[in-house]
Amino acid sequence: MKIAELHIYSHDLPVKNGPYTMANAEVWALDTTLVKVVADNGLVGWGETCPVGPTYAEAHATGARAALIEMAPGLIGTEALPLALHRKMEGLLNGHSYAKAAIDIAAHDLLGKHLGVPVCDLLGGASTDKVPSYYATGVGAPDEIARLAKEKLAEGYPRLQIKVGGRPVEIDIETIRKVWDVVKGSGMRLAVDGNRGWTTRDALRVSRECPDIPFIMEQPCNTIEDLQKIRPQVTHGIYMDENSTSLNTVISAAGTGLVDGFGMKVTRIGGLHLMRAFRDICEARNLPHTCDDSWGGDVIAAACTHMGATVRPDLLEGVWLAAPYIQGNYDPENGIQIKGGYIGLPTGPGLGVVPDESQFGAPVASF
Ligand code: 0XW
Ligand code: MG
Repeated sequence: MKIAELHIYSHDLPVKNGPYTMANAEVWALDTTLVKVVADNGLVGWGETCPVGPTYAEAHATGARAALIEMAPGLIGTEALPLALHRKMEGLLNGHSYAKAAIDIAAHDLLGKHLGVPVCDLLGGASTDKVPSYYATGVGAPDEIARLAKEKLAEGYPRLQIKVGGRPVEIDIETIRKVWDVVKGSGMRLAVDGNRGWTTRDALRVSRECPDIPFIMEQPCNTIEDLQKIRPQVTHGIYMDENSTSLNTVISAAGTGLVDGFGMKVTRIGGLHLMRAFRDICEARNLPHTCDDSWGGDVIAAACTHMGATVRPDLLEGVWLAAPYIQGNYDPENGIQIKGGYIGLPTGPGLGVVPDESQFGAPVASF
């Protein structure tokens, strides 16, 4: 089964009740990139990549499309198999994993349809059909975030991620304390995500002043060197998110014991093929991790849910989706939804979602 056609789309996803705020970003709408890959047997596969604005990761929407356009002519005629495609893409372009991820996801969708199996089967098999999610707040006033925590706890979310950073650290500490007052004793797990926004001084202070609150600190500071600096002094678990840009970095971080887990994005690591290797490295080291993306619609949501379903359940910190922040679905029938804090695993072949492509308009490029 070879790639016969490749179409690239740009689509706007306005943020419901926006903006969505993080230490280094405020986003009102996201420009997502979709790829439709048509095989020589007529089957169609979909992929997606959607950086959450240009300052979250070393990625941006028009960069994704430029990288895809650069690779596309070389991909026509290539065998639509994940490993073959991964190697082919490495030979066509250095880096830009988040763009390559869209092609990789489409290849998994195609292969699943070709074999008549869901993508989770291609990834080794699901452990559950009810995949835990977690809710991520924006950076907000302590009382508002505590109110949200109460709401999400009542909805059934097993985990909450509080966003901090980009403001006086005293307000972050007050937020953490107020949220803990709400969730204490409930079993809801807590992550405090600095999105690179704290100095090492701030991170050390938060850990020192909240010794009684069992949260994990996600990507508190900007660099790997910062994490190395705080590691011996922080009593809370540290997870790496934005810094884990490649399998190589993950191997070092896991191998040296720099971190206790990861917030991982399928597109940042390069797609499902590489995410599967990441999952297995974490399992070998007993490291918990999430299985998210930074943003995106049904296609990315389905990819993350299939992957999340294959993670060893006690290591899965949840699959975060942008769904609660997005109006509507690409697939009006089988669109991905979070209910009571959990996501139903799609059952159809491939990704199990079929986008209504009339929503995307004309492709920005076709090959
Ligand atoms: C909470 N997320 C998964 C969604 C936002 O895009 C950021 C991200 C994170 O954990 O940093
Ligand atoms: Mg994070």
